[in-house]
Amino acid sequence: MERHNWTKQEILEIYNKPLMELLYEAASIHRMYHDPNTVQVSTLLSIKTGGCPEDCGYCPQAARYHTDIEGNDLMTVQQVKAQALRAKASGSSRVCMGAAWRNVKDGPEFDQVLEMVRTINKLDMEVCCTLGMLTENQAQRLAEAGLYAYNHNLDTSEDYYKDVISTRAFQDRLETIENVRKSNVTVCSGGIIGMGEKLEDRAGMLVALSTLNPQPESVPINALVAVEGTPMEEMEPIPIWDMIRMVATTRIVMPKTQVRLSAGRTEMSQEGQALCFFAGANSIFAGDKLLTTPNPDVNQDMEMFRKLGLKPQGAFEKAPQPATIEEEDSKISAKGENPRWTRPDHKIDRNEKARARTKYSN
Ligand code: SAM
Ligand code: DTB
Ligand code: SF4
Repeated sequence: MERHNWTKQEILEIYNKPLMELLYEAASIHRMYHDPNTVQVSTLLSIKTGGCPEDCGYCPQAARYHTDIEGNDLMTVQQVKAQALRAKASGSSRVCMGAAWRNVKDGPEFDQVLEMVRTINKLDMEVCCTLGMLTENQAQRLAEAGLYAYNHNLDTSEDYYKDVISTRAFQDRLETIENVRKSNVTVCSGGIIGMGEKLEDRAGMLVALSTLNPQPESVPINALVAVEGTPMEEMEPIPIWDMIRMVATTRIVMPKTQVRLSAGRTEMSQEGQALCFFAGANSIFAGDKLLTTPNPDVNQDMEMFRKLGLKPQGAFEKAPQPATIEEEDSKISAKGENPRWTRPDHKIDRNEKARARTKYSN
């Protein structure tokens, strides 16, 4: 069950638990709602790169910063189709198209994006867009074109937001999310850690996300990619432990959501990523480029999946929901056996599962 009344204090207490306890709780909750061996794989496609009028302090695509990315006009539908087919062939079930726009403007470019959505949809892949701020009517039009998800990150806490971006407000982000929610497109919203924020800001961001009702269907957790030329170019990389704690805490407060281990994986060892999957991450961006910055090579990721026994989730495939304790017990009883002794995970897990359920659902 989702809880929509998490407080910053409660979330900080979870984040700061002894690591083994935090991992155990997060992994137990993860198993109640998701198959722990399945990971959703998305491919990012920057359909319009650079030249953005906003001043997001982390972003290499803001026109005002002097980064050496190559800007591009909006891609053609054919180019997008070719890239989507490539992504599908390499095991992705979702394509996420990003545009360096402040907001969507009605007109020929938006019509072209709608056509891209229809085209990818016909390839039997989930389509996601991240195009900046959106009106209710635009969300509706994207929904009619077959959009599966819309990504719009809160990025950080409401308090720290003003230190990161001045050209739009936290409230604007919430409004766009609300507009998406009014359509039948699923909500993808998360943020970035490693931008100089306090632990309170990480918790504050999770309060803002988890108190949305319903909670976002997916939550990307990015580690800042410090790009030369941006105001954040000199930020120190975060320790892997922060990522693990953030993923675990996100999993605990948003049990049903798909938690995406997003930007920053090139800096993480496979062992570090494995702990993130154990802590409840069940989605990644694959492909050697995010929007403008590097990401691990697909073959390297598939090799990691093989080593960890993970399998990519199919498009439109909901991760199987594990049976409840009562359902499992009644199946065992139907065979004339005693669930108390037959259930394989009985000794270790039974009471823990029950305790976790009481604690985290209301
Ligand atoms: N322009 C649209 C917007 O801002 O909503 C969509 C594209 S924007 C690049 C999507 C998200 O990418 C941002 O909200 C931010 O969370 C993430 N992002 C951008 N630059 C990043 C960086 N250097 N490191 C980590 N995440 C980053
Ligand atoms: C998200 O949370 N992370 C992705 C996606 N949503 C759009 C973007 C990461 C961008 C990292 C910097 C870059 O490559 O430009
Ligand atoms: Fe523009 Fe989005 Fe980058 Fe902000 S994050 S500068 S809105 S592309």
